[in-house]
Amino acid sequence: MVEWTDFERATIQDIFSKMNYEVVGPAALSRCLIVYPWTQRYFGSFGNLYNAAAITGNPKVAAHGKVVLHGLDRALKNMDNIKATYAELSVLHSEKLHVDPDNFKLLSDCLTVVVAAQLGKEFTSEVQAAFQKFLAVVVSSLGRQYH
Ligand code: HNI
Repeated sequence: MVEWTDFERATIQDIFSKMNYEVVGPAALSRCLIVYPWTQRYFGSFGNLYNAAAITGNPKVAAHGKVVLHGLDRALKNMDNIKATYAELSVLHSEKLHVDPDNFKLLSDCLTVVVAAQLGKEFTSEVQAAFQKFLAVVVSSLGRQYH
């Protein structure tokens, strides 16, 4: 089981409480699709992903970015049991969506960049360490049902 310090718990809750899901979710997913274009292959039904402007202006990308970010709420509310919390979502990404689990890390890195840009100076190295630890547990849990 993952151990969390009081600082880590408080920091992670604080980051999410300040987060505008409507902005951060779409920004993180768009960034992932632009920076790592091979991730676009899973979103064939989303229409035009032709270039950066098309991706950032695509309403399906924006909507799905919010869904993914709200998916992180589950971990936030179950910090002591993240692995079990994501068991079903892991099966979905593995068996139905066939998403390569390496991509979870890429998306979580894009989310870190977006959060860093928004928090500016507040995003100290200690804050980054706590946030990335949280995302690392999410990524590992989402990859658990792959075999
Ligand atoms: Ni992901 C659907 C959460 C990473 C491709 N994804 C979901 C749903 C949630 C979710 C929640 C909706 C499930 C449902 O309908 O029951 N995804 C997450 C989280 C992460 C993540 C928390 C990582 C932080 N997903 C990724 C990545 C990819 C991805 C990295 C591909 C590169 N996800 C998908 C696709 C769907 C999806 C594709 C289905 C989309 C649709 O609506 O057709």
